[in-house]
Amino acid sequence: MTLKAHQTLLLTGAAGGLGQVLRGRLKANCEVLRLSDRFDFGVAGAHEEIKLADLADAQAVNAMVQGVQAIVHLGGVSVESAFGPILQANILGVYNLYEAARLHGVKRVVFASSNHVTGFYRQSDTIDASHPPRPDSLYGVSKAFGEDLSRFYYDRYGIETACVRIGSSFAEPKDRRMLASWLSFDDLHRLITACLTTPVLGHSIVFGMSDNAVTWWDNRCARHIGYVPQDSSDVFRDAVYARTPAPDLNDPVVQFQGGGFVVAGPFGM
Ligand code: NAI
Ligand code: 15L
Repeated sequence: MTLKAHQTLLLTGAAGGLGQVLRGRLKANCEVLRLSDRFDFGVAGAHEEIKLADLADAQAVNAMVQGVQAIVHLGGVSVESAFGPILQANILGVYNLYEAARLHGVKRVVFASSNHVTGFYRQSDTIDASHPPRPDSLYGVSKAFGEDLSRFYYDRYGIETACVRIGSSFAEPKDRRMLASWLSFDDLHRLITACLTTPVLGHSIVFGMSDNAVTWWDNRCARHIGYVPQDSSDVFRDAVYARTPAPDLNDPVVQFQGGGFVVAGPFGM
């Protein structure tokens, strides 16, 4: 049984891909799950509340956060885009979220960071949380900002955060790259549960991946979180190889961990 470590837990980005995956699962982690996104996405079910907010709107974010004890922050731009929306949702938005958390005494945040914070490391590199960021996109830069901002709010105000550098969380790995970066939905929930329940979280960076045989990331700096993945991309390997061409090793998309993000854009303002 999952420990209900928090009375009211806020899930932002609840209408998105992972938000929909986690909506049912996170009810096991709290008495009341507060769901938020910027668009109307339906009505609240049992043990749910809905509070819509654009992350760029400080007042709306303040109301969204009031009364919660912990936050799983998925909301924001989730791919490389024009800088304007990234600035509003991922930079101003994450600032508004932490300010509201400070004002309302929220103690713990799970921040959906991304592997694109370090996407310009090579697929032949193994990195851990002590390696400096090498963002592969403006999107990756915005997630690095969120990681730094959350560190400041920990050092200055004691708000604990797990920056989960999610790899590729989809039902199945879609290509050869995702055999290394894949995070199953059940492992995603296991990881978030570990972040919400570990006694001392501090400010932590953890790579969000399943127990894949090929990996670029070493979670030795995050042992205190107690995350033990139970799934692996390996069961999909033969099928992925059969339906995808052999990689061109001169292509930056296969040289770097960030894959297609290293050549995406620019998309302007
Ligand atoms: P998604 O794009 O499906 O969902 C993001 C949600 O954020 C959407 O429902 C959108 O309406 C909301 N949103 C965007 N701008 C907003 C704003 N200004 N105010 C309020 N809400 C806003 O993305 P997905 O795949 O569900 O990812 C969730 C989080 O996890 C994102 O932060 C993404 O960057 C991160 N992530 C996801 C990965 C994956 O494999 N799915 C990998 C790495 C990171
Ligand atoms: C991400 O950060 C994106 O949000 C997701 O859509 C995938 O592209 C993922 O990274 C990935 O690297 O596969």
